[in-house]
Formats: sequence, structure tokens, C-alpha cells
Amino acid sequence: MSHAQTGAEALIRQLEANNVEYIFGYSGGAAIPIFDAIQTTKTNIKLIQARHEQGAAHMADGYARASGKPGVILVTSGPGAGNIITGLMTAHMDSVPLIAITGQQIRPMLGLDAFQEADVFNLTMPVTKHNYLVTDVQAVPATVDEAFTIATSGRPGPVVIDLPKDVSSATFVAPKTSKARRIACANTPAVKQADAEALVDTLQTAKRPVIIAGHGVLLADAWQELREVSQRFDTPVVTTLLGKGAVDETSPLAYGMLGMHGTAYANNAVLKADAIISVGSRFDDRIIGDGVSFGKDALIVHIDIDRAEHGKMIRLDRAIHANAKDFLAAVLRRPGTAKHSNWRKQLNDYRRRMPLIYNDAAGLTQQHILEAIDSQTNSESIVTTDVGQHQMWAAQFCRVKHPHHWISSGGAGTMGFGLPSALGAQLAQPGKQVISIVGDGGFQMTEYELATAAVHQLPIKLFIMNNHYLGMVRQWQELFYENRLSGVDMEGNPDFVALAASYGIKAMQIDGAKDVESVVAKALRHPGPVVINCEVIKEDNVYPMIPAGRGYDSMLTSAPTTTLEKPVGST
Ligand SMILES: Cc1ncc(C[n+]2csc(CCOP(=O)(O)OP(=O)(O)O)c2C)c(N)n1
Ligand SMILES: [Mg+2]
Repeated sequence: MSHAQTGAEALIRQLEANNVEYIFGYSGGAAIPIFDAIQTTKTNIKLIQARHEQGAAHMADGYARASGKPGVILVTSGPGAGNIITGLMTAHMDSVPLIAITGQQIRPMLGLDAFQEADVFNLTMPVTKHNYLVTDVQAVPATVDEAFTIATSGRPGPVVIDLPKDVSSATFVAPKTSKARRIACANTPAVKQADAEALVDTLQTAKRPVIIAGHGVLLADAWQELREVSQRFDTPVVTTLLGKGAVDETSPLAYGMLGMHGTAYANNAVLKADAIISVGSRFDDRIIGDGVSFGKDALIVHIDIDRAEHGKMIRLDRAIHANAKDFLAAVLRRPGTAKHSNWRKQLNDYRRRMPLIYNDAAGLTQQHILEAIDSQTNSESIVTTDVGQHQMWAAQFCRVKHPHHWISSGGAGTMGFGLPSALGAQLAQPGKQVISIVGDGGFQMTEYELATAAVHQLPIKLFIMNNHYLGMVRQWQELFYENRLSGVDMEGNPDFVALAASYGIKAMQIDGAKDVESVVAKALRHPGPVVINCEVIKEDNVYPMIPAGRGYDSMLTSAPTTTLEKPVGST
């Protein structure tokens, strides 16, 4: 027999039915009934109370990226909901499934500028895949199910459920046979066998094929198929920033990240390729540089679940609307192999001639620390990053072996993402080592979540690459604005070791090149959370670099001797 329950209790039950383990939340007036239902339902779902709603949102995002399951956020109305906008945008840009539940004023007060009333439906519309304002308590269970379906199907993304307090408090009897409404968007497109056939043909006849693996490979759980296709057809793979982990980056067929700060050999592979096969990447401007010259002499095949991405950024020869896993599985069902020995030799020679390099002569480099982390962890840990120079160096020097082991804000480039996403990732993968690489600037945007790390004793290792600058912006000012530094000095940084210690977190410092290996080892050995303040060289630039909006033939592999023209047409 169904019994009477509140809308909030029904919500919690339906989250349980959707296998939710954690709610990342921050309470407030309009959300109290929902927080109360966490108690009254005696649910097994664990509440992780963040210190700021943005922190909660990025934790849920990190959880989702590390687990492959949607992350759940619970916040109050008005300012609470406002504080998750950046988190929603970050997830939306990177196609990460999230369910955000926002408390709302009671229905009779909507539109009256009531206390902490905000039009969350419209505020979140452009940064969500879908959103709901639930006005009928009977609709709560079905809305939750539908939200999960939408968040996880097709091209995943965040979904908001705005729940007025009188709806969450209302009592109702759920119909005994309330079946989840499963909707049309859950349908995935059928693979066209001719497309699979044509790709086999391309992989066999092309002289210089390259696969670009994007986030879609991981979202579709297609990494195993992708690895097999690459091996069977002897085809090099380059990854986007978010595609890292789609292939084992320590394997010979992996050539690292492509694009603005990609490896010289990955970019060269794309520049020289006669066939470019993109799987689950949207040809972001950081990838293509200049959309006209990108792959202009190559056959371009674009496999994407989202039709809207086809032809959006560049011309295509073949657009394939498919789920990456289904499509690559169909490719693998066909007979045939290929060998591209000359092409591989050409790329391997290039890799030998243009390796990633660094030099500690002018001071401790971030790359040295990143290489030590990569080597001491045997490339086995989960790495999350913040945004800036350290992020690009981490993408270059931390080789990712496994899917869901690389967590970084790509499309939105959200500073403040690194620490909270690491906490979410650690909760998702308690048995794995989680490393977070953050800048001194971005760390201070969400550093308050050290409290969450301390409370739950989440054993992340957080390396603050402390160059005392908003380094990436400083780099652009140096290269494109005649080194006129404006608004990039981080004077006033606190003592990060003392700060971490004040949260009860073990803190260490790396002062110079000689400390690197021993401090990294000590940090990795410590069982609990550790913050490592790394006093790195202040002024150093990330190379290779393709200036924004330029073609691959403009790649700089070292410092230019003159000021470059300002980027045009793209930031
Ligand atoms: C929320 C937000 N504000 C501003 C920016 C613009 N931005 C991009 S990189 C960067 C510098 C980051 O500095 P830091 O965190 O110290 O990292 P570093 O580049 O020095 O490694 C800034 C300000 C951003 N990406 N996100
Ligand atoms: Mg910095």
C-alpha cells in the first residue's frame, strides 16, 4: 500500500530509485523541507555539506566525471541557486550529467519579489540541458525520473528541478503503480551499417589517418572500442583536453593532446593527416584554431551524438550521427585491419625531435613537479585541475591511462573547479589516488572546500602551483600586449601552508628543484588530505602554443622573439 508522504520525501525516494549515493548541498529556508526529508526518510544517500554552493556544484561535477553517473546538487532558492550558475555552465559546456534541485519560494508568492525569490527557471535555461519548475506535488516522482533520463541520455548535461517550498511540503499519496515516464529523448540513433563500412574503408585506404578522441568517447563509455579500432587499424590517436584517458596515453599509438597547447607531435599529426576522424569532439575553437585551414587537405569524418555539432565549426566530408560506442562496435564487427608503418614512423620521428621539454635553470618549473607526480604514481591516479597554465602543463605532462581519470573544466574554463571536483572524484572512487593540480589564483576561488576535505578526511593531494600570478593571462599580456601586465599580480596571497594547517590539513612546501621528488613522495605516502604549496618560477610560458584563431602552421614551440599580433576573432 502506498502511504502519504511529502513532496520532499518522494523526491528523496526517487533519488534513491535512481541509485544516488551522494547529495552535494547547502541549505536555506526554501530547501529546509528537502533537507528534513533526508532525515525523515532515513535514506542511505549521504549528504555532503559544502561551504559554498559553487563548491557543491563542482563536487557533483567531479563525482559525475569520475563515476560516469549523474551528480546531484541540492541548494536553496535565490542566492543559493544563483551560486550554482557557474557550476551548471561548467557542466553544460562539458556535457556532464547533473541533477540540481533548487528550493523555491511558495507558489502563491512567485512573482511578488518575495524573500529569496529568483526566477531560477529562466536564470538557468541557457546553462542547462533542461529544467523544471514543479508546481504539482503529484508530478515529483515522474519529474525526477525524467530529469535523470534527460541528464544521462543522448548528449548528457545538467538538469534543474526547481521545487517550491509548498510543493516539497505538501502531502500526497503516490499512485501505487507510478511507472517512470521514459521519454523519446532517451532513444539513441541507429547505426547505419554503410557508415561503419565507409569508416573501415577510410582507415584502410588513408595513408595518414588520425583519430581525434573527445569527451564523447568517455561519456558514451566507448573507450574500449576506440582502443581496439586504433590498434586494429594501426591508427594514431590524439585527444582533446577532455578526451584524455580515452586511450592509454602511455601506449605507442597515443600522441597526446592536440590544439592550442597540444604536443607538437599531436598537432603535427593533424596538420599532416590525410584523414581526420573525430569521435565525440565538437571541434572547439581551442582544437581547430582557424576553422578554414583546419584539415583543409584531409578527409574529415565527424562522429557525434549531437547533430547540431555537425558542420558547426568546420566543413565536413562525412557527418555520422551516432552514439560512439554503438558506432565503433559496428566498425569492429566488420573484417579488416590496416598497417600505417610509414606514417607512424614519421610521427615517431617527430615525437623524438620535438618532445615536451622543460628546464629548471631559471627556477623550479611546474613541469618538473608534474613529471615527478606522473612518474611516482605510475600514471595511475585520477587528476583534476583548475584552469590556467598549470592546467595545460598538467595536460601535457600527466599521462592518463584510464577513462574517467582526467577531470578538468574544458569548454567553460572555470577557475575554482580543481579542488571541489577532486573531492567529488574521491567520493566516487574511494580506492583511487586523487591528485589535484591548481593555480594560486583559482585555488583561492574555492579554497574554503578544504573544510569539506578535512571533515570527510578525503585523502586528495592538492598541489598549488604558486607562481604568484594569474599566469595564463600574464602569458597572453607578455606575448600579445607588449608585456603590459594588468590585473594579474597575486600580491596578497596568504601563506598556503598555514592556511591548510588551519583547517587541520597536512601541508608541505616545495621550494626548489632539489625538493621535488622527496616532497612528492612524502605527500603521496601520507594517508589523509595533503596540500603542497609549490613555489614555482613566476614567469614562464606554456609551449607549444597555437595563438587563438590561427592555423596549425602558426604553432610556436618556444618563445617568439617579437610581440605577436593580437588574436583576432577569438579570445
Ligand atoms: C572564474 C574565472 N575567472 C577568470 C578566468 C580567466 N583566466 C583564465 S586562466 C587565468 C589565470 C589563472 O591563474 P592561476 O589560477 O594562478 O593559474 P596559472 O595560470 O597561474 O597557472 C584567468 C584569470 C577564468 N578562466 N575563470
Ligand atoms: Mg598562478
